[in-house]
Amino acid sequence: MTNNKVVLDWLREMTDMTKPDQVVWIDGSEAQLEALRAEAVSTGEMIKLNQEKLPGCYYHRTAENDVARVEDRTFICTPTKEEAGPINNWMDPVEMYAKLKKLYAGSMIGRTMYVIPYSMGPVGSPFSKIGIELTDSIYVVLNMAIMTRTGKAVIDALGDNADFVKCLHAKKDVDPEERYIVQFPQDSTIWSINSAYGGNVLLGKKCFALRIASYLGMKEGWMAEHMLILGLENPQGEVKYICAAFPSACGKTNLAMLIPPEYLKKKGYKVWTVGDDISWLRIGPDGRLYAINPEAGFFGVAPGTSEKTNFNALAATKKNTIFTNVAINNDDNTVWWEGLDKNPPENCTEWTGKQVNGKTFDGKLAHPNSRFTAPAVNCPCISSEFENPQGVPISAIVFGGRRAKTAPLVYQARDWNHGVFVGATMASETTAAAAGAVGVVRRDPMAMKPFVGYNMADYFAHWLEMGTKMDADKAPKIFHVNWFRQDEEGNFMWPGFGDNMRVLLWILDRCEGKADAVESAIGYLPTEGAIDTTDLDITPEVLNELLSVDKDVWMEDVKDQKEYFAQFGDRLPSEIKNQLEILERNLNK
Ligand code: GTP
Ligand code: SPV
Ligand code: MN
Repeated sequence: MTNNKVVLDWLREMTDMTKPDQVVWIDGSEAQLEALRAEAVSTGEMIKLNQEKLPGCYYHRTAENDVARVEDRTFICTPTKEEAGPINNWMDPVEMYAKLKKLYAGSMIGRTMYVIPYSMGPVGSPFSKIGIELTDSIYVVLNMAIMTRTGKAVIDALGDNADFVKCLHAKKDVDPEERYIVQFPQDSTIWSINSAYGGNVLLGKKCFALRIASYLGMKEGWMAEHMLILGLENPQGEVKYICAAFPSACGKTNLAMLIPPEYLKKKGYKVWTVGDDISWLRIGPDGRLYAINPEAGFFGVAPGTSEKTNFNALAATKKNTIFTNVAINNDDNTVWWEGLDKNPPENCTEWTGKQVNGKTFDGKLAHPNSRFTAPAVNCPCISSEFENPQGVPISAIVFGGRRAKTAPLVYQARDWNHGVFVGATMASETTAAAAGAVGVVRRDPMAMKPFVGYNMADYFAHWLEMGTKMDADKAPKIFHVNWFRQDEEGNFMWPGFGDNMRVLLWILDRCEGKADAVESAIGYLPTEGAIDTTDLDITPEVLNELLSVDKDVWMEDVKDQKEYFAQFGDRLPSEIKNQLEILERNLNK
């Protein structure tokens, strides 16, 4: 398929090591993908779902020990440990290559290696980058064909160029003890072994589009972020774009596809989805920040997705979608998960494959991190700018997480540098998206803790540096939100989902200088009545509580922030220390 010598030499080196029986290039044609689907069904790797109700849809079940990203087995292998920084796992690249070569040796004997050329971003866009993934998994091929632009057009666009990310995945024995997800940023190389799940193996996603890309962005003056992109259209037909960074399973897909409350819909407000997980951002010729979504599909959390909470995401999964680790309704061979509706199937295959009565079964029928892989074009609210090679201009950047306490519903940073500090001090309760304990508050700067491809202190510096390249009136305004504040009984105080639109409207009004705010110790808060609560069943007391800042609780947080930042030593930008001092001073006032 190509005469590119760099590609062919690398491919030979990888096949010499892994020794596949055959090598198959993915040309992106529907005929080839259809043949692979049939093969996967014949081996049991995938199950064909009800083709009348779910045309083109398939089901895949992973090993029970392989259901989420594995952060403790994810490495950033830079030449020195300092370059990877204190929060990334690190190993000397020479040592790591040697260790992994032993694991990869002969790992594809008896298997086929698929060569997937793919583009992150529209082919030919100035934002876009090319990768080639070698994998022995058809599931990976079919997912990559949804999540990225794959095939012949990409390899043609690469031509003789050596500028591509080299990605190698071998499922091997799916042994969790020998599982490694390894990034070599300086070599633009990703090696993944012993997993067959999502973010561990769809190497264009977190491994490339965040870990490798964040490193490239730092070198080349742009940014790769764990952010959704949405366009909010007002009744006059003007669309303003917002990027939002929330940690995994904290509401990006939902916000990106939000359906406004009835009264706002009637007025003519609409939301358009550009991306639901990753943004690549560059400063445009007019000095504003522009974003593209480098992906072509959604790898979304299934549980909690319903017609009520996320109609658009659900609609996107009605055709040509791969479901992973959800439950199967045996009566009609369709899918089910917690939160889809109140009718768990009686005759049910639980995600592990066990036959159960869903109505009486007392565990989770679908895994909490079960997912759908749906083409972006399926989404009813996909933005007309989705394929725009120049990206969309960003008015606001929003940070947020799951905080039962501390963070108010919304506040605005005073300026770019303060906004960087707000992002850097983000914290959130852990979710099922990664292996390990769930519900533990941890610091997750810019929602990038698991994804930053270099020293987090340098990443903060890069954010600050980007701010110096934009005039204050052109740089996006920065905000923080928290949809997950809880009352004493542990109930969410804010209705969330579509009603989050009310907060977005305040945010955009602030960007246009239209809404008032009160200054507080942590930034600007909405004035009383500034958040429109028309038709909303919420008391003024609850709203007041949602927008309150408890100084004692914040002082505790500042203590934790200090400890967190201390690990970066002298590498921490002085501006972060400065902002921390300002916050402490404000709280002591
Ligand atoms: P990743 O794909 O892991 O990056 O997740 P994500 O950030 O896209 O999160 P997603 O939108 O899939 O939401 C994760 C879970 O949070 C789902 O179960 C949602 O139903 C739930 N959720 C999303 N938005 C809200 C909200 O506003 N309020 C509440 N209470 N729950 C929400
Ligand atoms: C996340 O965990 O943030 C995801 C899912 O979007 S994964 O692709 O597994 O990283
Ligand atoms: Mn994500």
